[in-house]
Amino acid sequence: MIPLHRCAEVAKAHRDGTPIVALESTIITHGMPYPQNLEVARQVEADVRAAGATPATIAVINGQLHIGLEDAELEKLAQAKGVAKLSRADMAACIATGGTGATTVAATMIAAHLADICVFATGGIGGVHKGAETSFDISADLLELAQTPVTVVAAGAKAILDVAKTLEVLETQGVPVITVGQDSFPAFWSSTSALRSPLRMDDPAQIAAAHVTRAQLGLPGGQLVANPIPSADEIPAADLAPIIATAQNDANTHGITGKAVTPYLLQRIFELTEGKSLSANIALVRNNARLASRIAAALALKVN
Ligand code: PSU
Ligand code: MN
Repeated sequence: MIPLHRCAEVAKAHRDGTPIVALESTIITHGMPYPQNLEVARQVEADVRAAGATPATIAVINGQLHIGLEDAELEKLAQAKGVAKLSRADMAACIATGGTGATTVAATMIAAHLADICVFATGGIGGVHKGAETSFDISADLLELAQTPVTVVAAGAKAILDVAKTLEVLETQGVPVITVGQDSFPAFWSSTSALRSPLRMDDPAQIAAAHVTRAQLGLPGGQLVANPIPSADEIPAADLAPIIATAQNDANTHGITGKAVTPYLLQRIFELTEGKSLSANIALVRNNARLASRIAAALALKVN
């Protein structure tokens, strides 16, 4: 196996068998502007610690796979320009050539699993893009959930995606989609959508038990936990719909394709909402970090 570079805090938690929560880095480099990205990355790590778990932000730096970043490394990554966005397809090439890159949900799951981390918190996962029937743009995150045994906590799927098709692909791939505290599948910036969640669990211990049971059944893959944004922080879906349509149009006009699509849409929506999308995004990531910590704590009780 390739060497893992655990920071001191994560190395200790790994030795002691205490709960660890993985965090991705693409949200830092491609999902939010500087300096808010750095503030949020630090805040989310603090939220995980306050909830009694250890944060492990994952990234590739100079060809080394880092499981947990020192603060100086986090700061450098948050300020860096032109950092590679690494998914399953690019991670090995980046490591082999001594490169630096931020990990998406898919790549973070791969790294977390190598590092014995079962729970991972993020904002939103990639999914099936609108118009995928012609563009074929389906995020590698969905296929990763089908094969790598990590429980991923997200706030549902963004309305930049075709959420109904995203749920269909997850079902086809055998990925459990578990919404917490409500029957409706959450829509990232809004707590509810018109779609019903395939599964519902209200207790982190049940989610931990389902994770363990999947492994006992010999089923590969992880689970998607959909955690609704707190209602005080949500943006009504109707307010966002025209903004998303404009962002989508702009992406088409500028010929944005492939891995550039998601970062472009996120940046455009940030501009068009004058930063409101970002405040909601921050609130939901923090909320996800807290829930992931509780699931990790419940899992540590079962495993140790
Ligand atoms: N959705 C968000 N914020 C993000 C991303 C998705 O709300 O930062 C990032 C995540 O890293 C996710 C990646 O794994 O985008 C998906 O990219 P793509 O659609 O190219 O697979
Ligand atoms: Mn894509």
